[in-house]
Amino acid sequence: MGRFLVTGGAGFIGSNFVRLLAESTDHTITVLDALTYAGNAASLEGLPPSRCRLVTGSVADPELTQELVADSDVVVHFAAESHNDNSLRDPSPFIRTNLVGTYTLLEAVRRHGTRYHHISTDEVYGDLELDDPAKFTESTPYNPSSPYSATKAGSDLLVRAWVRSFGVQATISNCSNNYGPYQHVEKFIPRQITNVIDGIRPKLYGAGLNVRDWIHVTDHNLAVLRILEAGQIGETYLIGADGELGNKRVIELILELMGQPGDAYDHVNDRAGHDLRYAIDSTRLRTELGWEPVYRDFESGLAATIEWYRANEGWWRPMKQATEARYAAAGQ
Ligand code: NAD
Ligand code: TDX
Repeated sequence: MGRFLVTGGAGFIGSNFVRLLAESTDHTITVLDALTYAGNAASLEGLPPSRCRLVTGSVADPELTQELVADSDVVVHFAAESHNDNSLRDPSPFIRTNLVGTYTLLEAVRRHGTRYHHISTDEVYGDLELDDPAKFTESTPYNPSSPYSATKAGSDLLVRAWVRSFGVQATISNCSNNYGPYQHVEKFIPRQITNVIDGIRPKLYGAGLNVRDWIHVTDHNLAVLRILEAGQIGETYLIGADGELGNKRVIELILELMGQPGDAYDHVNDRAGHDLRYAIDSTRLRTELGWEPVYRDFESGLAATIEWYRANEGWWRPMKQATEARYAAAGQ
């Protein structure tokens, strides 16, 4: 290890990863980020300039990725178009970044023999019924629902093929829904927190029975570091912290923690093809790699996240109005 290339390091999970890496190791870190609407250089402020730099560019640029990978020991690939609702409006950037971008990086790590970790999602497995006792495991068949999750599934399969066909030194992780600081206000939890701050009622899609398996972003990133230390090449690890909760309950909790009546929200148009439930069985990660979540209490993690958005209005304010305008156009 030593020289890290972190793609998508100006996004939500990537910037938290860079911060964790800078604080807990002496590695040098190059962030490759296209600074799309979701990327924000401000999320990397305060990092030591002697060890951390930001290169603005696309993972789908073959020359740039070859050049940066040639100077790296490890590549951690977070960069993606990440929002399901956007993928329903226009799938094209999802194809370019998630599929062509991953292909482009894989060709670069293949050429240079570089260790590669691929960040993916539990959404590749489709969804579960509310009363299904089963959870997703590493052997659950792929069955993605949205253009977003289909491109993430495709990118995972490219990684597996590059491991088998070309001997690329890769691992894959599929994580459940993350929450915490620096998450874009288009996503469920920050959207509702910033709505309440702005005096707007939270917006629940459909009946709100959908269940997500919440994990704090730091627990996700600690698991990624553990996989880089001890994961087996060619293997997949599911990351989850037993955090299943219905969307309706999450909105009620946000309202209560922010001093509002628990029913002060609106039902809005449902998402097309809306996955009902995700649930992760992370036994493999826990037993083989000894990872355990640190943030076990969702309510206190949520309270700290609310405080972060209250204290960092300057970070999210510039994105809020345009985000809400996009939702309003879709009746959401
Ligand atoms: P995000 O949208 O906050 O950040 C994505 C980052 O990638 C942004 O900084 C953006 O500018 C950058 N980017 C987009 N296209 C790029 C390109 N062509 N080249 C270089 N950079 C580009 O997303 P996130 O929530 O931080 O997700 C990061 C990764 O984790 C994604 O791969 C996502 O699929 C995965 N994931 C997310 C979650 C979650 O709950 N958010 C859960 C599991 C997995
Ligand atoms: O305003 C809203 N109201 C609402 O009810 C929004 C934005 C969302 N929702 C619902 C839809 C989902 O059931 O909340 C749930 C969470 O929505 P998102 O934050 O959009 O997350 P999700 O679609 O579950 O996907 C997330 O987790 C898996 C990330 O965005 C993905 O990048 C990751 O792969």
